[in-house]
Amino acid sequence: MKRRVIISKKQKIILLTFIILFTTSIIAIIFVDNNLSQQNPILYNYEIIESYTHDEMAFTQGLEFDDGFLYESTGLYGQSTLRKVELETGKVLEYISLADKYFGEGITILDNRIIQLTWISNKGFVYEKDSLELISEFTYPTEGWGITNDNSQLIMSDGTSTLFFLDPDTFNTTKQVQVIDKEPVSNLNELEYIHGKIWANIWNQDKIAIINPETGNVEGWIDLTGINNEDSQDQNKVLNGIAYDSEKDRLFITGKKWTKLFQIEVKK
Ligand SMILES: [Ca+2]
Repeated sequence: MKRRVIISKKQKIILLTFIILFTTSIIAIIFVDNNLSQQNPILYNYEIIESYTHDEMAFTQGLEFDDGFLYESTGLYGQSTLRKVELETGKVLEYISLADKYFGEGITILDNRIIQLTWISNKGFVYEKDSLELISEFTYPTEGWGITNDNSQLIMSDGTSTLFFLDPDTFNTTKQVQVIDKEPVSNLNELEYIHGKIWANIWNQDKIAIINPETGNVEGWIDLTGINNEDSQDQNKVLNGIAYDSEKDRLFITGKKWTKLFQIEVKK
């Protein structure tokens, strides 16, 4: 025979009050925690350490440093290339041209393969790093802007505030994060993965966001105002290109059709 537990009306009210207070406390803790993780980003400045020659015809869309050389992807229809460049001279050592119908975008290097995006063709290319020989192609549903990797996943931007994590073998999307600094940060363009954070330059602005890859929160902003002091009427000549030399801890910055590529140091 089961015993029934009888609760008085007063006990019910106490229990209900307790449940409401407990739930409210949990919500408050989550809210405070979220707010703490969205602290104001740190603002950084920069110092130019070195200036190098950059091909002023290169409409830079992707930039990477690997094993002593720069790799660059350039855009525009009929002018898009993938190239290996000597840092010290800016000389193009090897290059391949894309078919006229493709507008080259971001590149990244993983396991001796160069992965290159195109803008609105939903098509990516995979090359053998040393020969620049095309190995394979893949597709994706969004526009292609920037791409980098964290040594296991590819991370790409499409001009919105979303970053897409892709499996490097299947190119399937495994995760998405929205980049936030109080509100969504759109126009994420060329990317670089540096010391566990995603760096993204913002299209049409002299700014780089330092992004937490787990939360999408912007943890820092680098203000690059004045870095390219060329007097030009061409509105397209914007900052676009971050490359990191992890062996020598050097950071390189350039832009579309800039005559210079800069090694900079970031400072508070
Ligand atoms: Ca890059």
